[in-house]
Amino acid sequence: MKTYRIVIAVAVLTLTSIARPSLAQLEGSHIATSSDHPVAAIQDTETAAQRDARMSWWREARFGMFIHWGLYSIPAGTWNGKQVSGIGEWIMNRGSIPVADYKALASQFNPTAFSAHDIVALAKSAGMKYIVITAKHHDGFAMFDSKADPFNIVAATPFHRDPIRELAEECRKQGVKLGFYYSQDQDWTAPGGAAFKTGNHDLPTHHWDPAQDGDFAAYLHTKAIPQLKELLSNYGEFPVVIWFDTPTADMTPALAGEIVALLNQHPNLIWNNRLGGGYQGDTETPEQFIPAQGYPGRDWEACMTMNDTWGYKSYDTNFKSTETLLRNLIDIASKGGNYLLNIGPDSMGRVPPAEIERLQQVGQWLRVNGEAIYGTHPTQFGDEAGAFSTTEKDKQGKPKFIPAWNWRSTTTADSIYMEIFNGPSGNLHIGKVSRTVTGAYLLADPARKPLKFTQTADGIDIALPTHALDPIATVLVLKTK
Ligand code: FHN
Repeated sequence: MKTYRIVIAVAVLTLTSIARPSLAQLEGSHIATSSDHPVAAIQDTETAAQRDARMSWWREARFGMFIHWGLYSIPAGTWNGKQVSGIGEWIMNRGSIPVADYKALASQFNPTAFSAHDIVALAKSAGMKYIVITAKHHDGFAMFDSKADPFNIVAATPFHRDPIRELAEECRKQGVKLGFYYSQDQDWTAPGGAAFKTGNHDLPTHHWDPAQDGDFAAYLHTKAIPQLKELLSNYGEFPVVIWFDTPTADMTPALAGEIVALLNQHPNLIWNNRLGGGYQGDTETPEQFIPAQGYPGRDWEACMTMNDTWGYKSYDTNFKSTETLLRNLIDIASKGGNYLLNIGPDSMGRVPPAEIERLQQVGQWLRVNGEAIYGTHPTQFGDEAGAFSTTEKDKQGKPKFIPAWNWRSTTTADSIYMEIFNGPSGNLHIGKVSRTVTGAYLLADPARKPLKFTQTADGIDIALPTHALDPIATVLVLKTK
């Protein structure tokens, strides 16, 4: 019987640097900072117990669905016969498409294949507990019935339906939570909303049409804040999350404070760290990467695409494998975070089959092994995720984090879960287990046959079967006291 040995040092690891991928840098958020909050956010005044109560469903959830869907799904990455580089939902910016031409897409938008029922059912079958959908992305097109601005799916398209309302109804029926992404700062079709006017960008064209001229505060007061009020009032118990994005220096503390005053009227709401104006929000939002050891002391959610775009692009077929997606989820859970995994429906409202297939496979694993993910706490070990290189540097010149892909661990009050990627086979040695182990079995074993183990001061040895119960991750449960 092959013996392999995992020596674990309980490590207190401090995260000092996080590398961002280049795409996120180019099209990512530029967060203005200031500690001078003109309005105290509810988070600043609530007690730790109140905060725990507010965040409890979100911390249990661990897995959510991001949906990027809008007019950009019509060109789907191609404008005037030419493929436009970059992520699909940025086509208007990347292609410097005139405002009038882009707005004209609305008259063609008739996604009659959209089914809120099927999308919510897909999220459920994937084991996702919440959905966050783009109510308005940077193109300024509202995917909901808005009286505040006519450039919306009900007033400006032949579809005339409100998918946000339909999703809210389905989420209510199927027991999934619903949150709204809202691009509060960038709005390329509203005068004053074409962001980066104040600099701090590295894209070639950001203000490409005189129709974008205008005052940012006026845009905020006449469009963004009124639409946020609509979103916060018209959908019953939803949204549970408001997901802001790409704040620029235009979002001053005073302007952001006006939004915070509105958010404070909804004391159960969770909102992220991308409002701007120096507000931290509730959650850190690493994008397209998993931080080396999470964010100790902060709630966090890694958002990621399945291919290389958020909004649908007809020719992006660079899908990650189910193995990668699932191991990402496990890695994130082991560091105490949530995984917000994106789908990009097409212009008819259909979810690409490659995305459906992968989500269903992740769901199959979770139906057997979900106990090791939902409501769990981070690893009690720490260095199994990898280590900072002593020689290699990342793009910021900081020591590069080299992930290890053998196993991860999550915990609950009475269990330690070991999600084993390569194997298991034979004897498993785990050093420095801080709790007394009272039993061991594999989660995918319907009989939960007790596994033989011995625990000493040197760690624990467990006799595992020689074959993996799951090709992606086999979960060993150690019951503890
Ligand atoms: O610019 C957006 C991008 O289109 C996408 O919505 C992502 C999702 O997190 N956020 C911004 C980039 O950081």
